[in-house]
Amino acid sequence: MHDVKFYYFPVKGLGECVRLLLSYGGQDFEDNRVAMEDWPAFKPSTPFGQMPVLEIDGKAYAQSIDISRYLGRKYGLSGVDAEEDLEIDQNVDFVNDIRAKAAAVQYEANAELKARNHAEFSKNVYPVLLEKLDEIIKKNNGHIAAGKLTWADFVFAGMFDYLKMMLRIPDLEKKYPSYQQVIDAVYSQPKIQAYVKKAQQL
Ligand SMILES: N[C@@H](CCC(=O)N[C@@H](CS)C(=O)NCC(=O)O)C(=O)O
Repeated sequence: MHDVKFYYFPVKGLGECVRLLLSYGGQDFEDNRVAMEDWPAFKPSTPFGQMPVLEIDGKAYAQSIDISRYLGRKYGLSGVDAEEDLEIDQNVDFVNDIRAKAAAVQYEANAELKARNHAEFSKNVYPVLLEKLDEIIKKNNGHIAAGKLTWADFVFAGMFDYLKMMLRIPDLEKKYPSYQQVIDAVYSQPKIQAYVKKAQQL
């Protein structure tokens, strides 16, 4: 077994998908939750000055989606052929586009502009994207892509709380029960349940 260390802030954010996938794969890993006050000292040693970072046998890798794709490949959660992989990548990028739009609003420094953008996006942008995602999940039997459990489901489940917070829709899974199906597909996995129990004690 490889020596695996994972580094992210003590939140789910963009890191939880990696923790979930490592757990699903039965990989022992050091789950380092880096406190904000320790981050400035650690930052320069990371590949791009950001987390999450996955260190495998001493080599550090970054980019949450690419790490997730890699782990998906390792643990039998990718497509059966190049076309299915393309579909998974495409739908993960779509989910990530929604997150990026919400993040652009959430992290706007000008409070007045932030409020205006949030109102505008909540009315004209988010509903269209969220409806489209609902349609995609329904077409895929309760999954993000390929009609089955793939690493894309882990990306979505991992970032779901973060997404809800940024969209300011606390009952998002009630509005779109298909989203809950994806989350359940991930969190019903026995190894994920064991991870959740362990993570609660951290
Ligand atoms: N594209 C990167 C984005 C990573 C990212 O934005 N990381 C943020 C936390 S979510 C970070 O490290 N922020 C601290 C900083 O930039 O100093 C990924 O998906 O991994």
